[in-house]
Amino acid sequence: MRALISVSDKTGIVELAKEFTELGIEIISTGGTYNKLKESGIPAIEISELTGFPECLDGRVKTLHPIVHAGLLAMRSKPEHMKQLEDLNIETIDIVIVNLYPFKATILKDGVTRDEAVENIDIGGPTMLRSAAKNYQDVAVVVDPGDYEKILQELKGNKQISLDTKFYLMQKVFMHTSNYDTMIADYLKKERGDHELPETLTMTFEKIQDMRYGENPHQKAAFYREIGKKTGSLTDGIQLNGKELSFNNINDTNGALELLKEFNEPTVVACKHGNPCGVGSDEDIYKAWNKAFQADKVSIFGGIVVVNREVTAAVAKEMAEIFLEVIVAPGYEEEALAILRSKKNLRVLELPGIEIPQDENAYDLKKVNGGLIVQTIDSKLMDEGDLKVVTDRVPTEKELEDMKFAWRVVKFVKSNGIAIAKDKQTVGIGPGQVNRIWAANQCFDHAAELIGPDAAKGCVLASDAFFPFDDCVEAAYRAGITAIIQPGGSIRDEDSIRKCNEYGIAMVFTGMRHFKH
Ligand code: 93A
Repeated sequence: MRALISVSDKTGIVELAKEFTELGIEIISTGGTYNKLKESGIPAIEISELTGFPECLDGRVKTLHPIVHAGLLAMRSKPEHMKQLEDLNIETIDIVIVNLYPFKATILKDGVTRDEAVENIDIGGPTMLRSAAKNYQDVAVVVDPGDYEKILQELKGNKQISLDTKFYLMQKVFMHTSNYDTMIADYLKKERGDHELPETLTMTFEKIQDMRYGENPHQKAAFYREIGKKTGSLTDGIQLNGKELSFNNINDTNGALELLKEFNEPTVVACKHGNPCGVGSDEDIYKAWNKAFQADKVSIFGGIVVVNREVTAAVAKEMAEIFLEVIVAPGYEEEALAILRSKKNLRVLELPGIEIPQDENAYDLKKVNGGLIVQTIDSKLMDEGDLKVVTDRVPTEKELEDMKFAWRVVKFVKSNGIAIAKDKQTVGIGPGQVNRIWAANQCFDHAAELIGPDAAKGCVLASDAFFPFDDCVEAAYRAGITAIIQPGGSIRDEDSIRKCNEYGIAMVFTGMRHFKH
């Protein structure tokens, strides 16, 4: 038997080659791999000796030779094939161990140039992988060092690799080469500054972890990272404590993080089922935490809390007093971490780059039955220039500040969404209702239940989309709301404006809506 070994990732290769030699398998190898084997005293034939052609063009041409590819593609079951090999004086190759130039690692390097990236596009490697995989009945082809042990066991036990395993290895090759090419195509698209939605959508994701189950225990699930992206999102999180994140944890935490990224000042977002339930901003993280917690002490139970400053011991102490599922922050004081670690199930994550804004060209993908709907992410908040006071009364500075706060929050509340706030603290959030007045009423009712009948007095109200009728203004007035921020654009805007004027409510239009379905 003959094996061709040509690997960039040389992990485990010496051990494998040593075993091959002991099994009497002859090794053919390319420059760098050959040197590595030679250093370890493992006999191998250099590829140039096999082909009778030197490796040239800085290694761009090493294995691209008919002696290699005929040796891989000849079907052993076809006498004509074998006869041709004999006439051409070519021998078969039975095992291929190849992994490719590190394109992914190259493009992830800071300051990488296009030339450097292009030089790391492997040509000969994928060609061998494809030749060997196509002829899977006769050739075993290993692209993943994780499979070395498996084939060794079979070779030692049965002196051959089973057809079943060869078929498995073949499938792995095409999965690998297609991902590799997609990665290259994605990189080049970005290099060209092309942000159009492509005719065929190809993106590559790598598995970070298998999950115990999906949204429900009978659903299978895994967590994938988009290859070639540095995002400051959960995929970069470092878990410091607690059980593995579940599917729902990841989904919900992602929602909270997206909202948190809208804020620069110290801010805490508490969230449940993908909707914020308490948000607070202040001059320090303790005050911000207190606002987020006090906003809704009921819903935060079993919730997720994300924080954009280092968690102090004082904050950790209070967090530890309630039942939380997940905490995410850019860092933790030593004492804070010790406090949180005393709760062994509490998932504590450190997230470097938590402040990195989302890439505005990133895609938001939604799977629908039989297809996919794709859009760029909702990266805008509003154009300040479009902010228009539409009522007789102009909002005060303070109201305006709170309106902008509430607007940031409502952007991440599922539609129909309403949020009310005061002093950079949410007072009520009405998410995911099938009409707007119910969302508003839910906001007022919950605030009243949590805080008291006057909870909404002096608050501002934000609505993710326009008011179709003036009923929300009516309800807002009764609850004690003094100012409203909403996109505007309804054919009945005038009704709502008139009602605001009647009640002395200030209202501004943003000209931009933020549906989140
Ligand atoms: O530059 S290539 O595209 N041209 C080739 O003919 C070729 N043959 C193997 N790259 C080629 N390879 C790749 O070289 C393999 O896929 C592997 O990643 C790498 C191993 O090179 P070395 O053994 O010199 O370290």
